[in-house]
Amino acid sequence: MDLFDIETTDDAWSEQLDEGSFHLHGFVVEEADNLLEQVANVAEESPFRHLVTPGGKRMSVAMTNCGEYGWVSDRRGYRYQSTDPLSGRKWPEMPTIFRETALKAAESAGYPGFTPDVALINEYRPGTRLTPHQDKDEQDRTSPIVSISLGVPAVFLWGGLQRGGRNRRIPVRHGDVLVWGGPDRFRFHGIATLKEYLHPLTGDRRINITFRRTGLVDTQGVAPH
Ligand code: MD6
Ligand code: FE
Repeated sequence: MDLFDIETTDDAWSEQLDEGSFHLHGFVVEEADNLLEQVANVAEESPFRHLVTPGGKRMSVAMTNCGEYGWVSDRRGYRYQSTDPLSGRKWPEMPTIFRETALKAAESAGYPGFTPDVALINEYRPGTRLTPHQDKDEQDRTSPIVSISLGVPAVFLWGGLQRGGRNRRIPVRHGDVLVWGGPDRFRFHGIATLKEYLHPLTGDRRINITFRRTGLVDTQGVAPH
C-alpha cells in the first residue's frame, strides 16, 4: 500500500455502515496538519496519560481531552469532569477547527447542528488496542459520536447493540471519519491491536479525536457508574 496514493481528496467518499452510521473516507485529509498541530497544543497543556480502569488495569491507549469536559477513568469509575485530574485546572479549550470539523462531519452524515462539549484525544502506538465497549457515560443520548482517524491506519471493530456479538472489521485510514448516532448510538466498538507502521505526519502513532456531547450541566461532572 502506498500512503501517498490514498491520501488524496479525490478519494473522499461516504459509505453507510448501518442505519445511523457512516464512514466518511478521506473527509479531513486537508485539515489533518492543522488538526495534528492543535492536538500537540492541547497535549502541551494537558499531556497524554494512561488512565486506569475501575478494575485497576492501565489502559494501553494514552488519552487527553479538550472542551468543557474531559472523559476520565480511575478506580472510582468512568466519568466526565470539567478539570484535568493531573493539574486540577480546566481542560484546554476546544480549538475552533475541532468544532468546525465535527459539525461538518456530523452534518454530512445526517446530524445537523452538532455542538460537542468534549473532544477526547487518543494516542495509539504499536501493540495498543481498545476492547469493544459502548459509549454510555453521556447524558445526551441523541447527539451522534464523531470519530476522526489520523496517522497510522487501524482496524475499527464495529459491533452490535449487545456485548459479545460478531464485529465487522473496518479499516480506518488517515483522514477518515466515522459518525454514529440514532439507532447506532450505542453500538459496541473498539480498535484492533495497532500494527507497526510509519506515517509521514505522526510516525508510529495513530491519533483519534472523538467528539461527543455529554449533555452535562454540572461543572463538577457526574458520579461514577
Ligand atoms: C477510537 N475510541 O480510538 C475510538 N471510547 O477510534 C473510543 O471509542 C473510546 O477511546 C470511549 C472512551 C475512550 C475511547
Ligand atoms: Fe468509544
